[in-house]
Amino acid sequence: MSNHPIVQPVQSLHPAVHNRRELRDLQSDHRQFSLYILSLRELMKEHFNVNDFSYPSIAGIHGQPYVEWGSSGPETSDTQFGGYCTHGSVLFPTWHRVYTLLFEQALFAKANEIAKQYPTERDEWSKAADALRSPYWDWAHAGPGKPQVPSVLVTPSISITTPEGVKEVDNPLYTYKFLDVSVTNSFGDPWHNWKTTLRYPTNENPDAKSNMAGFNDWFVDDVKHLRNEVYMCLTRNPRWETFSNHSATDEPVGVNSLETIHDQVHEGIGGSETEGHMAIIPVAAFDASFFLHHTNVDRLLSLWQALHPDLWVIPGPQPNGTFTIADGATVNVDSDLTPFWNTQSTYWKSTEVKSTDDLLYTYPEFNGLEKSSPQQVKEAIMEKVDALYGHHLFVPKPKPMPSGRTPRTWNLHIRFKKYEFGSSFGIDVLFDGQRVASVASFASRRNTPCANCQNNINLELDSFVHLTELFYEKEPSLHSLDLEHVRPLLERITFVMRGRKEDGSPADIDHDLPSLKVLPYSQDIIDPDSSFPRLGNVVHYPGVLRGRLGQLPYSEWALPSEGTA
Ligand SMILES: [Cu+2]
Repeated sequence: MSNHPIVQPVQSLHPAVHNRRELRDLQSDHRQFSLYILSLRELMKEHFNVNDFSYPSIAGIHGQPYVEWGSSGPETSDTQFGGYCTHGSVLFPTWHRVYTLLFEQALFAKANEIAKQYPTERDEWSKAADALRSPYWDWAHAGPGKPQVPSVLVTPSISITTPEGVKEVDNPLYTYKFLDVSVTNSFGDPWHNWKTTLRYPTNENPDAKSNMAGFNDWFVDDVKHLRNEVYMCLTRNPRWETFSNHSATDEPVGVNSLETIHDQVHEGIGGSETEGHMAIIPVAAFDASFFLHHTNVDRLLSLWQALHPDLWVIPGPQPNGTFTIADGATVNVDSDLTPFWNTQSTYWKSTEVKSTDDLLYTYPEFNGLEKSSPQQVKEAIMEKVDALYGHHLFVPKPKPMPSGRTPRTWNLHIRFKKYEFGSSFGIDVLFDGQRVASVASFASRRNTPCANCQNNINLELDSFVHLTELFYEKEPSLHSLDLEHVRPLLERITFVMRGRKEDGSPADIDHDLPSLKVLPYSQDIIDPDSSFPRLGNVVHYPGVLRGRLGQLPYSEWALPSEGTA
């Protein structure tokens, strides 16, 4: 009889729901923060194993090495992807929910062991450990002052309180040192060259280093855009199909999916000039920022759930497949979330992870709402989402609008084939030559199975860029949001591609992404003074970019036409 590793909520003697805390908030609690760092360090000292909860074992589940984990059965024959993570499908949010639960379980167990080693204040330390959950980094929230990546993500060493006193230790959030050659040997080129995880690698050689300034630059440029996207994704994406994953649909809703935004952050942390670990699916989870990122993705899922209490996983295809799911197979709310066992004979299913309270964690936004009705929770969360990320987006400026002028939002719909370039890449959206947003393809590289998969070669990604706030920022005296006044602004937008071809030369957007399509669209703001303005029909402007990059005859978009102008 096989003995499967069981994934379960934290195993506490006093089971209770506790907050997953924001990284910067966690840092203000020296006990929990020290336990978090020490636990990560301990997990990272353990070796790769296909049956346990060491750091590399957990990280390896996501992608490479492409091996069976937890005695979950051999690889299915007709898959194009040998990892377990479900990308591009309706299971993206729930599979990763269980994945963060597994990480949390391992983190919690270590923290509780370590808490016992403190010679003094042991009660306080074990209380801190008992309440420790997987922290998140809210990358759509800049914090006060000039935007900066939290310093704890970009400094090589860090001061914490250990059982032996205050010490400066190597920072596990900065890099992970691979211990197992069997792991790095399973990676493609150049990742197998590198003995540590890297962000914005300086080159592809074994002596490459991280260029954390690149990571910070991306954040400074993109945080505002990410915030707008998060707001739109949470509040204007009322279908599981379009909320859950990045695959293009016949009826796009005009705002990004959770996965699309998540893809951008993977690229933003890893870098796509030379791709750091976070930038490609097969090796991303080895960088400890992965779980800070994915815990935040899970938090956004919780916020969206509160705003859409009746919606959950619907059936859909699994492009590429996974280690256990065949390429293109239909998955649904009852699909096994392999390889995550919840008993010796069953796997977790999406039906079982709807309530995070059942999983013994929650997020700060839900504190105080424990006894509220779904409607009350919805209203309270709407206010918080608004305060954190949004609303100002719809306040028409100048206020009031000149009479006869309609307040509206301006956006770009960007669509391209995910695998056309053969690797992960980013597209920067530039205004007067300055990056104001980016969209990304978070993929696997050419020498991994996905690159050759004919079935999915035409798979398209949808991304949406919201421009209204930017236009007012660049042109404070903008007379109206009518096409006549907005057209000159749209014309100042250009695109560049970040990424490297197989021969090492930089990607060139004019030649390397023939599938690229760009389409401006607007939506009227129907009731701009209400607390939740509604948006009118999508109006496309296929002619505005005529003769420019990404412009295509409207008929080739195959969109259900709501109207063009
Ligand atoms: Cu991810």
